[in-house]
Amino acid sequence: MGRSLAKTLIESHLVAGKAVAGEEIGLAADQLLLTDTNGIQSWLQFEAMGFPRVVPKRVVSYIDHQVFAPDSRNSDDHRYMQTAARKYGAVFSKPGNGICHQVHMETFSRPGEFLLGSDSHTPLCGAAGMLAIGAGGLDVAVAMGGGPYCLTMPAVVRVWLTGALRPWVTAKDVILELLRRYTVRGGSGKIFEYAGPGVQSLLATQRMTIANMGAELTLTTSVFPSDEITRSFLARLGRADDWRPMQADDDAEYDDQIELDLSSITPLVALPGSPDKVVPVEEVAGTEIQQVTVGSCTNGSWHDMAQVTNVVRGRRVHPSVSFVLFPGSHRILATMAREQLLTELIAAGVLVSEPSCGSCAGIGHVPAAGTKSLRAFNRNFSGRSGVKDDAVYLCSSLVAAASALTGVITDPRTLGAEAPVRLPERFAASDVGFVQPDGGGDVVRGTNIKPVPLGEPVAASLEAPVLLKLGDKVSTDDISPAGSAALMFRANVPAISEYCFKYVDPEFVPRAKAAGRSILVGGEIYGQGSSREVAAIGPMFLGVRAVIVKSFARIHRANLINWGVAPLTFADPAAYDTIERDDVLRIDGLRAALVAGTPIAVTNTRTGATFATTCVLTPREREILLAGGVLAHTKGATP
Ligand code: MIC
Ligand code: SF4
Repeated sequence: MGRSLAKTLIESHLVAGKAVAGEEIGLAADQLLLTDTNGIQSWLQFEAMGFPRVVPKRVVSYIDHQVFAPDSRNSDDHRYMQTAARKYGAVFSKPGNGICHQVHMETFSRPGEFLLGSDSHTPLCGAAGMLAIGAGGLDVAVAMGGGPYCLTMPAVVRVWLTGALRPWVTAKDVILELLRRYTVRGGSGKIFEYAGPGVQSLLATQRMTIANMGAELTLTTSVFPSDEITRSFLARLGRADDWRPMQADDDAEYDDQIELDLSSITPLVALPGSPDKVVPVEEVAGTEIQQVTVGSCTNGSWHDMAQVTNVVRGRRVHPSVSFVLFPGSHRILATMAREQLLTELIAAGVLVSEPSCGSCAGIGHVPAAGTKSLRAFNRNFSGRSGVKDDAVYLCSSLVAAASALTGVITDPRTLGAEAPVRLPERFAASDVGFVQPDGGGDVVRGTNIKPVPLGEPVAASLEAPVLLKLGDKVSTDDISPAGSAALMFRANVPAISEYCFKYVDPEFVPRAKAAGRSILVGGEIYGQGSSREVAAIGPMFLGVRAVIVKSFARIHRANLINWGVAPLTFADPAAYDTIERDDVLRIDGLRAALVAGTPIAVTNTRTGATFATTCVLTPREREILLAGGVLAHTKGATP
């Protein structure tokens, strides 16, 4: 039997284990991508582990989230990252050069290679026939030092595309349709491999949107073949030589298969709260909105910028709407200037911001309290826009632009004929935003840079209160909120820990401090969303020693293990209903059960009842968890 493309990519980077679904594998990365959020921790951890130089052939350190630097402490972080990149051998991407995923695709993507990134949307480069996976900061730090990236071999699902998108329907609607069908849990432990005649109808920019937002399905990654469309995209970037064909064998075997007829999709909108609350645009058409934004790593491509320009050309943004556009990269902005798009956008009253993540993670353009914001972005978890109880709708760039003109959510099909989008023959050249490393200089640590904490070895037994009983789909935005006030402290764990569960329970931090050691209880897919490592480090720093849930999201579970917090799963989900907040749970023999790999009995001291939990660990994970995490393990802190 032949191999899927995903399996071919995995096997060509395999350094440990067997590529059989469910088994732990180790992969050697060709390329690494770091951001100025999780990536700062990666650099600090890389230094704490004492590595002299980055090992993979291409490591790029981006400043893309905190570009506005509203506080000198952001600039402190930038200076630290720039001086560390220079000294340890990474390319530095300056603020304004663009969003890591977009820039990486344009500049460094190479079909057949493996990219590991400190950000959950790293799979965007899967659009170019690469294996591209997002991970927490520590996993990336280990890979920087030359270690393998370890994960459970996912199941490979073939997504067979037929037909072609109809007018006014976009790649964003394709991924929203998949979210509507499969929800934010649907991709857990899976890779989506796109194939079939419909793939030929999608330009590289459209494939980027789909591969990128597969993160919201909780997929490990998404992959498209590298074909003539990929070659043509790289040629437009002046990189035809980096192209090579990559595709599945004709008789490839898959763990599962699904089908999607592109011509059956219509414009869609995700309602506030979760990217999978998807409805046809008609259902919300007429809803008044005060803000419209287009950009992020999902909708910041040339394609999106051109779609918006086509809609607003010769028209005016509605007086009651603030319409902000974030081009995904410096190269796109330069091309927009050359091709006159900027002139048309500015004339229409669009606020064109600098290439960056922009307001996607609550940094700037925070909506007014009680108003509705329509965003061609990827996430709308509650509070992520920077204000509690926000109402953020997600949509395509076309729905966004049409609505910006009317002031209400608008079905773009009411606008008449759609103007086609063509990619430029040649994108503008763009290398002014990169600084190559020369191995020189000293690493500058400003006052905002604090040493990384160490986890503590798992104790023999644990008796601690349940500080929070959470529901299903808790995101990392719930655990460690986005927003500029918190994101400023990504290099300062004591300070950022103060923001833990801020919107869920403002009293969480003092309660955690008073408790000393504590436990969290949650439902399905706990820790979905970002690869935000502080969502594990923060609670660990505040004394959380175990998290008991119905199921975990992949990256967050890995982050908990990497920081010595026991990720326990209810053997019978019904036990969840027997627990109340502030119950004190006793786990006798926790450490011994983890060592033996046996079920872990938990006694609720309020009811006297005992229930079983499991913690299925690979030998590597077991060693790391018991030691108190990767850093404690590296420092030989095992008692
Ligand atoms: C996000 O979109 O939430 C972020 C900010 O890009 C995160 C990374 C982080 O929190 O460091 C992500 O997606 O992984
Ligand atoms: Fe940046 Fe938003 Fe993409 Fe995260 S999801 S990398 S904040 S653009």
